Amino acid sequence: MLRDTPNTIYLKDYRPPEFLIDQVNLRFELGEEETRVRSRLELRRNPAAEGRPAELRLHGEQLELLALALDGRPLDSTEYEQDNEGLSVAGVPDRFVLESEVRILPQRNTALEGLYKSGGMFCTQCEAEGFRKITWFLDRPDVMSRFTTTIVADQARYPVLLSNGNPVETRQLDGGRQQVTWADPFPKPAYLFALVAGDLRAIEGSHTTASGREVALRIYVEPENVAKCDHAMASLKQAMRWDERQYGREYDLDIYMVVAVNDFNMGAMENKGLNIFNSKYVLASPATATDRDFQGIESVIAHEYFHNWTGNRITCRDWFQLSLKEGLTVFRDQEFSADMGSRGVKRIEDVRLLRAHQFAEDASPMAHPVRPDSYMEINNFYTVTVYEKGAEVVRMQANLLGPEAYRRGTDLYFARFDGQAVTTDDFVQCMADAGGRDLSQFKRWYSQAGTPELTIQGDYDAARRTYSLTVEQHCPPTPGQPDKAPFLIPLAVGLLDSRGADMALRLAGETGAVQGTRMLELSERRQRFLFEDLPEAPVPSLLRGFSAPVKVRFDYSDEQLMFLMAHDSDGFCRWDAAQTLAQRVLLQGVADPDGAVPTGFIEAFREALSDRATDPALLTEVLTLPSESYLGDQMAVVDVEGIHRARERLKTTLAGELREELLALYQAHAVPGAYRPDAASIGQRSLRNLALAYLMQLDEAAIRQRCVDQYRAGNNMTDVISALALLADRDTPETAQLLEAFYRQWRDDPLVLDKWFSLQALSKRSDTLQQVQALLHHPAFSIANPNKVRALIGAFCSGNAVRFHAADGSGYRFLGDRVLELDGLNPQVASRLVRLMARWRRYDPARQQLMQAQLERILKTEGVSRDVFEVASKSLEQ
Ligand code: B3K
Ligand code: ZN
Repeated sequence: MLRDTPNTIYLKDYRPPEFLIDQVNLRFELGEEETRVRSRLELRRNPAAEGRPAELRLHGEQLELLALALDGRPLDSTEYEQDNEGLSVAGVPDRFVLESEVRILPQRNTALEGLYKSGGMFCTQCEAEGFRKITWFLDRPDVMSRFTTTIVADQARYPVLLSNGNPVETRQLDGGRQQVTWADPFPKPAYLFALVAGDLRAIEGSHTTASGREVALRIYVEPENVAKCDHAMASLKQAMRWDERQYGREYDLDIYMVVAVNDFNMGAMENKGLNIFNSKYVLASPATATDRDFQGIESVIAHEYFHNWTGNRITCRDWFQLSLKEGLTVFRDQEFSADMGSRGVKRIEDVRLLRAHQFAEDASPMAHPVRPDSYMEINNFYTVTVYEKGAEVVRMQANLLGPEAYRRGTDLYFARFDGQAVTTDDFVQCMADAGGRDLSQFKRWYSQAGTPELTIQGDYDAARRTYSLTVEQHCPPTPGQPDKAPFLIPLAVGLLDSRGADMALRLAGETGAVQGTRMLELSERRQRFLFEDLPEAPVPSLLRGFSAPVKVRFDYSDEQLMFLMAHDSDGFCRWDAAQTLAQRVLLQGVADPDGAVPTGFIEAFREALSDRATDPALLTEVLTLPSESYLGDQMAVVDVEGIHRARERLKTTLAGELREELLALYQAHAVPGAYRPDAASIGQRSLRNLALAYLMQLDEAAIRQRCVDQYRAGNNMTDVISALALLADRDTPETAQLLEAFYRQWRDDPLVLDKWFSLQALSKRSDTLQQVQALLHHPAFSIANPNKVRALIGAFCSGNAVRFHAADGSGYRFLGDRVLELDGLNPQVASRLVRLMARWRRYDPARQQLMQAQLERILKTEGVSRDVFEVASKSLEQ
């Protein structure tokens, strides 16, 4: 290994900060060559810290120190020490002012962390530890300070100058420069600092809070995008209203700003009063954005807004507590989206994502608890476990408490901890206090990694008219955690009678019965629940609404699954039964590639296709086969090609058998009139495009023509891109022409071009890797732009299993090359890519060796980043 092994940071080593910073005054002079940052920090010793260290240690990276003064007295170079990670000043008093000036180079900042340029504008990204690339600071979330920020820049190039809080002063300076000052009255950690400078236009809105205060809402974009902000603005207003109603939370400043930038490492950032967004989650018009994009905007706008209370007013004590803000805020945005659209479908989408990615992470060398115990690079822990499993952990608490007590719990949390930096234990304690119950066992969800597995057995005793459910829980070992203690698991169950209706549920020893769903609480490794008074043997409906992030094993017959699929009153369980059935058929197809598809399965699909009563969006979910990667997760050794063949074959068989039904469905679900991204129209479009996808399996000229017609006629991007993606699976002159025409039409719209790159990366063509290689050199591609990397490289490696895992190792080599190319520019994005090889042990020996070789090659490369090092080395660990 050519680099020093990076330090591991441990939760158990947490100590309160030795100093606090009450007030921060910053002055930025933004220039084309360099930026100068002057800072004035009011520091004092933290009364809560033990001991009295002699020296002050501040974080700082890639800063060129120009001046340093303590209480107005310039320090000479013997009075401080500087290294690659910070600055130490010895012999400081109890209370003092530290002033500094540094030079930084935002124009050269390709890591997109700290202050950087995106196109013609300056912007920042400070979470988690980017502020230390701007100036010297105690860059840790438990240091909360009041910020006043002055920005000086050339007025013609950067007429709009923004920071957190409220604007206090604007001045014209000589040389065509402008100076603007912002003050944020709310103490905040440095990771919530933001600055933006650019030639931007604002679209304006307003919100009157429940208590009658006016809040100005502004979305800033580049001039050509002003017409694409209406959906984001409408979503913001809905989110503000919803948070007042559901959580009693009002916004606190007079102005709320959102800025869209093209170069951004993730989705968006909740900086106080000044959210900075990946333009993908702001800009939308019917012609350029799909239904998914519209939904994504609604949920990310809401997510960042909700952070104002869950993240900003109450923040994390340290980064191990990240899920305190992220798990809770994801749960909040999930519930918001459920209320705005189709609740049942939203739940299925969230579970699909969790199972596909989080369960996989839990079964990988990168598995970690919702509250990790250690990390090398915190940016590697913005994971589906911290976010999505974290949201499930909050949801379980809401399930265990019920809606009223959960609301009392959050009210208590806001009252008790407003203005503080706290822990996940603090959150759970509020729930325990509000619910009047002990949740200490529940806390294991935060500290133990891995996906618990429930093995459930049902026994009906006709003589006693009882039905027993015996539940065993087991959690597989994860790195550093060979044995797990039992979890407290809310398990929602129903019992269906022979007509498919919910039976009345009464547990032995209870008096009243519950109609419908019953929340069982598992706390032991093995537990038995006895239901009484049941006139006939029921079919159990288990884990309704996905009441806990666990796997359930129950020995259902195919008939029982079809019965649940047709009758269960719980939408999630209907979908889940269909998925389990499809999974069985598909895995059987892998084992026996020439075996016939069971007629019962085809008939179940036929019945579902002709079901006009069910919400089309839910039907789409039911009729969508499990993904290739999810199927791989269910096998002892992933059979990449076998899965692909079996899945394609099943789709073709279904399409052939159900051709007429699919055509009828396609016709019936055309959405008339102008495009609207409401739940009903989205459902219709998704069902119709799913029907078209099945039909395209048949390779009939007439159907292909329909697809081309849809492409040409589409009045919205959802229909256009669905059709083009299906056509792009075939290597024909017509496809090439359409792709070329699409490019010419949208060459000036980077977000639309991302879709164009993705659909080519996801193509079923056998030469897709060559296409992707060629597209790396396309003028519209840039490896420096994270959206482009995700659209082309990410899509190919994570969404095109059969090509990425090509037996000759070409896909792995491609990924290894891209990781090394990118690591020098942007470690965060490079590290995301390395993860795609973390699960190499799940494949056959030949593929294992090929992936392992790439990981080793990456690790041996000189100067590899801490981000990439951590993922590659943990992936290779035994
Ligand atoms: N809090 C940010 C994520 C920051 C990621 C830093 N690597 C977005 C969000 O979760 O809302
Ligand atoms: Zn978040």
